[in-house]
Amino acid sequence: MSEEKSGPSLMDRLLGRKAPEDQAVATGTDKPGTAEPATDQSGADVSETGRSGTEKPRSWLQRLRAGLSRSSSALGQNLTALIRKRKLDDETLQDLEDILIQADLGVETAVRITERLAKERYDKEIDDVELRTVLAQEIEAVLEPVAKPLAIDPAKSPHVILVVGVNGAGKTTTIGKLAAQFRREGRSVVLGAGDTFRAAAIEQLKIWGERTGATVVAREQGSDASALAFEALQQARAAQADVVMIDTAGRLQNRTELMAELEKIVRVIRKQDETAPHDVLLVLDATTGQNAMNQTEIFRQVCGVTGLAMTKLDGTARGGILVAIAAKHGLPVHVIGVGEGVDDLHPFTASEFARAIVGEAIDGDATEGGDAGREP
Ligand SMILES: Nc1nc2c(ncn2[C@@H]2O[C@H](COP(=O)(O)OP(=O)(O)OP(=O)(O)O)[C@@H](O)[C@H]2O)c(=O)[nH]1
Ligand SMILES: [Mg+2]
Repeated sequence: MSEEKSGPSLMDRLLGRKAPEDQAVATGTDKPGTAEPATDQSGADVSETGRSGTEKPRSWLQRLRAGLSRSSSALGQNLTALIRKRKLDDETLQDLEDILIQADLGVETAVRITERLAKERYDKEIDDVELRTVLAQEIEAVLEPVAKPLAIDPAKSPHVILVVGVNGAGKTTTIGKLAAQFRREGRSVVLGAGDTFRAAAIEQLKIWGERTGATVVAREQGSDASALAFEALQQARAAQADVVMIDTAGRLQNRTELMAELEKIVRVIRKQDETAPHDVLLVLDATTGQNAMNQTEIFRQVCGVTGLAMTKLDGTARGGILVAIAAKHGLPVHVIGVGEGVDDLHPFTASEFARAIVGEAIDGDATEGGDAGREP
């Protein structure tokens, strides 16, 4: 598949934007704590990126595979070097375990893979393809139980989704993409602009509302986030909306006072519907690497995360961490983001992800089948 990096598109240059890959890195949580994300926050503008100008459209699988290259190429090169001359003895198995851990897959999965190989292939030669096949199978086995769609319960009126995560993870964009998806399914959607810190954040959500036909409930900048969440739910109930998604301000998991605010949002939502929020979606930026594990742990403790979305898998991603998180937490992984556009959100599938990580050729890779019917 093509790995070519075209520069910024004409549209990007006209608007003074960076190439998508640079953006993904620039907005990653490598430099967390910034109250203001570094890039353009307009949902409408960024939808053009990766779809216009000189850039060749790629299938979402191609984007995923290219994006996972940081995990998979480190893994691939190391595996090739490891296997070239040696039999699968104790030392080689130990080296393999180290390589898998370095690729962010986590100790548990690394041990699982080496144990299987020790059992089946000890002291035998194994070639690259066989090894990758075993890896892909084992990674898929870890991911399969967590690959679950974000199911809207029609009995809830509305189904409440609280969206949380660190600064710049992709919360608002994911809400916009999900709103588009739900609207295509014929559902009525209310968006609560619970990121009340920045005027730009409220504007960004309003733009997504306009684009998707979702109603946005917003208050002025600086108002109380939990009061906003309460009001959004109240309006959604009055309008008998199918879904309400509540955006929140990005917060670092180690900022206790901000995390306490999330607890309060949940408490206030429950005053109207004690079964809500029905989903607490934690958005993780794939370029973050190991820190995503820590984010999952703390957000889970504070606000009862029920599922994950992983964004920026089209960038120079380190999605291997998702395998470690799946093994440790068993939380459903609902969707993955493979671009900034409205249709760049896809259901998470274990086999595709596993094969992309080990760099194995994916049958029908060039097909756009996964994108079919997803345009708004
Ligand atoms: N390449 C790529 N970029 C993405 C993806 N998802 C989001 N982004 C971009 O990441 C940047 C941050 O996204 P937001 O949705 O504003 O993130 P956020 O979590 O709401 O940020 P805060 O509200 O500031 O905490 C924007 O430039 C998005 O366009 C993705 O899947 N791929
Ligand atoms: Mg936001």
